[in-house]
Amino acid sequence: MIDPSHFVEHLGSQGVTLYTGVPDSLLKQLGSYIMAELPREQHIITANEGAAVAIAMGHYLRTSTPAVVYLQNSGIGNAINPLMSLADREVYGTPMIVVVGWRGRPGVKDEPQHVKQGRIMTELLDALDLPWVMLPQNPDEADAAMAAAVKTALDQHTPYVVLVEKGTFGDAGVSLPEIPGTANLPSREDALITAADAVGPDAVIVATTGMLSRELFEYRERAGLPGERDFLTVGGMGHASSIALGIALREPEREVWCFDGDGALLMHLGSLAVIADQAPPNYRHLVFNNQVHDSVGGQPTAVNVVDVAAAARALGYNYAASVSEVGSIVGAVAELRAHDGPVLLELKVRPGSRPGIGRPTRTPAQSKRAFMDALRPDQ
Ligand SMILES: Cc1ncc(C[n+]2csc(CCOP(=O)(O)OP(=O)(O)O)c2C)c(N)n1
Repeated sequence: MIDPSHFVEHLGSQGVTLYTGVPDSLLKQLGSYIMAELPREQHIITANEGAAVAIAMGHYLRTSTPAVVYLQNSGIGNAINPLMSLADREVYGTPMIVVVGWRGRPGVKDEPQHVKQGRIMTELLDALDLPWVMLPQNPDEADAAMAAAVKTALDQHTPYVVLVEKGTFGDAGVSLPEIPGTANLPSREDALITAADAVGPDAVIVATTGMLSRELFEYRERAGLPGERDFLTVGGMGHASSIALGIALREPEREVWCFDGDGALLMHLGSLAVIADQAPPNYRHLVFNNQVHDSVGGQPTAVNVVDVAAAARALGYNYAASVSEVGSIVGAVAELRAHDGPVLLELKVRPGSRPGIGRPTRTPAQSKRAFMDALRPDQ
């Protein structure tokens, strides 16, 4: 196992000091260490993976040193655009070390949304013509691999990918700093259950990537409700709001609700302007704002500087409000319904979840079929 503090120190000795990316559960120990130990200017959690590549590029342009970009492989698609059209050897040839948590590695059981991305990982990197290495678990071999990665990135003016499998990093012995002012807020699960009940059984709910979808699925199972009009956005973080838009425009007779996260909201915030421009009156957006990427370990998002309701209004939503108590949710949902969409309600919740939350037992194909059947006009 690799000690995160040694990893960071060893890269530092080669002039690599900036870390930027979107958190991943496989990189949680490394992420917790850099979050707790590095000064603010050496660690930037970005809204999406492409922005991290771009920051690494800006950093190199001024310092001639590579930065570390970190991400889960499900986010590689967001990174490919700037990797290929900016950082690539055939464009601005920019050295950087891209540390990728490898979900869905062949032979390792994982969720359906990770299986194909995991299977094609190395072929994809070869097709992108990006040099890569699997990070060895042996500390000496890891040091040698990272030294070679930095040297190759610099010599060949290229991003260099380091694939990390589960269990590679050991515990850093640090915990993430608490998010101030959140301790007395409701849990996301309590807020979610109250909101789902307030929304009622006829509406469509498009639920965001991560724990929220799992909590909604588990709640439906526990309550013996079919949940067939719930769409669980297991992958494609940040796109639940646009899936909901696509449905809302074709399902004008029914309310369509997006249950979003703050990390997901920020990842593709521009979508809100498009939703506002299309202005489906049946579109309703709930943001469960715990200020962190809870589903992958609780690393903060940049939402602490955002007034979410004001941002939604500024991006063209007809109405937006914010609540921080479960007891206010029913009234706030009724108030949303008093306005034509798009409308948004921010639910301030605390980070964390109950241990052992279940996972969808239906396959994505089965869920899709049930969802489409439940929306067919002839039913
Ligand atoms: C494009 C992409 N990047 C990263 C991930 C990994 N990931 C899954 S859930 C999640 C955090 C989501 O945070 P937020 O939307 O705030 O919801 P929370 O988990 O806090 O409820 C991340 C980073 C992913 N699935 N897809």
